[in-house]
Amino acid sequence: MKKFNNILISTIVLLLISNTSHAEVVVLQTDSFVGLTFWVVSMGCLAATGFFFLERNSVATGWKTPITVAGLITGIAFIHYMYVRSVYVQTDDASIQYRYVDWLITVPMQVIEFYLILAAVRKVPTIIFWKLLAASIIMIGGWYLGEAGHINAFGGFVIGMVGWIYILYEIYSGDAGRIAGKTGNRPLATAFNSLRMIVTIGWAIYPLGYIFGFMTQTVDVGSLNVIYNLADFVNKIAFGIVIWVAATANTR
Ligand SMILES: *C/C=C(C)/C=C/C=C(C)/C=C/C1=C(C)CCCC1(C)C
Repeated sequence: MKKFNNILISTIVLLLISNTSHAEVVVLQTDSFVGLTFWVVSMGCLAATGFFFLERNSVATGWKTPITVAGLITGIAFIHYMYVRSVYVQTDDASIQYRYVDWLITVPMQVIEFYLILAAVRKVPTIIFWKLLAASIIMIGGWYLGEAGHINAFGGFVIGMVGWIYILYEIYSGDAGRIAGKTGNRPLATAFNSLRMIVTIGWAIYPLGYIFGFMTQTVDVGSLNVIYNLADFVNKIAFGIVIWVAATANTR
């Protein structure tokens, strides 16, 4: 079974890598800092994906799911980054809109990780899962409606903020936050705290990007992409590593 798992995982990783090889060869400008940050995050996501999928076999049973989801998040981001990077290199356009699909899929998965890591150490009411999922969809949905022009930019911002603030409420003082404070599991408590910081401080970059890059257009698209790329390194890759640290501590 373990052998089969390893073959399956290696195949997935190879598929991810080959996803890029049949794309047209694009030449990155040697002086493009924006392009460089696209590369760094792409490769970071690839490495993280391979790492999480392989590590999945070495952690205690309850932690396998959070680790798998961490690998899926960086895997989806990797494919997406390769795509956005080629669009950028070929057309010089790196509109934030290209990040739509990635966020639509990976952000709900990240928010659900709060439920999954709690469920790894104790029984947790499933309603927490649904509340987190709903809030993340509202957050990204508001943004999508605003940026795609279905509602006005400010309306989209307000809806997005409602979703984000609810997520913050839930992980600090809502059911999820309260349960996290009572598990008596040190590695879990540490991980939960670090993830909270990422979602509070690291994620604040995105609404700020929405204000300055989209609503007021005071930041140019190149700088915005550099900021998002570097932020994603912390917000997606480090996010998964925090979970992995708790998983390994709970495995010993
Ligand atoms: C990997 C991508 C991540 C972690 C993206 C996170 C995105 C957000 C936290 C976006 C938040 C927004 C608001 C809080 C209000 C305005 C609209 C958004 C969607 C930009």
